[in-house]
Amino acid sequence: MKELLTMGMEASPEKYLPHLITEEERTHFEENGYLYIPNALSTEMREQLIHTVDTSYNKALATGRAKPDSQWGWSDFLGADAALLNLVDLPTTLPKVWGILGWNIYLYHAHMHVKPPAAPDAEEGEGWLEWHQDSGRVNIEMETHPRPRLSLKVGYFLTDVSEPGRGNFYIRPGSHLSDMSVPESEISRDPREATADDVPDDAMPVCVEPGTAVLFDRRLWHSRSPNNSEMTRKALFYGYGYRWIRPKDEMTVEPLYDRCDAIRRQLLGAATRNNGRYVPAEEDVPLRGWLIENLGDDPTLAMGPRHA
Ligand SMILES: O=C(O)CCC(=O)C(=O)O
Repeated sequence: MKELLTMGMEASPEKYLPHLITEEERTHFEENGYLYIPNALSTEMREQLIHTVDTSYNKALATGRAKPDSQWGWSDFLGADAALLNLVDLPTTLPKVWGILGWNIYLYHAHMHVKPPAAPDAEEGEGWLEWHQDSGRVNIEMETHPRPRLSLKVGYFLTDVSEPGRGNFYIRPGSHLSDMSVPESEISRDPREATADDVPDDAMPVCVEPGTAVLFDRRLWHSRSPNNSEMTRKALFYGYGYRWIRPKDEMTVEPLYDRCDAIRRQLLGAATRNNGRYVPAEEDVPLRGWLIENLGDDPTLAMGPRHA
């Protein structure tokens, strides 16, 4: 398949403006902690992304980094294929991200995840990861209640998870404002709620058609689930947060800067100086300039998160 780098926001504002967050979508996200975006990926993009994920997974299997019948995850892949880089400023999803978080944002983390059918001898319920909020120690070291939002993820579901039992992403709608306790003593992994096989009453599987994106607040309690189907689940997760948050994976992105416009570079973490992440100059945040130019200075559209 041929690699195709799309033009970014600076060249094609008209691709983004039809996808601004609506008040209904904002309210749904604020109240429930998630938002579905059906058809976020065109069929062509989805096929390209599946091809890319398959290529990466097959290489990992060949080198022993992935094991047959086991789930596999990988980060720091943005340079692997233009299709993966194109998702950084995707017209159908990025306007929702800036509509929620504002303009002082970047991609702090991305991971791909392949979940093959459970091995034939797997026990019922086996394979649950524990429920968690994203960002590990943030949930222990931030002293406010509720915990602050800080970031969100966009999950892209490449394969058909329209029915439960297919390794679906699970969420607890509305749980983003619940500061359930996390074990504070563990330092070696993300703190997670100590549940294993139990599915809480308020949990639901995200059942969506291939090509759907799901935005979720990092505080939303969520989990993977076992894949009892015959299909391999393939998904990509892109995490956006404020520019003063540190990257969560290696994020080897500087070599990509010369293939990107200024807004894509901002989204990849470029800054004129470290203090520009806290006190940005105009050159640090070209997304802000774009929003003002294209949307005016209406605070609900262009100027960042609304605080009640
Ligand atoms: O793969 C999934 O369904 C869940 C992903 C997840 O837990 C995460 O991105 O934090």
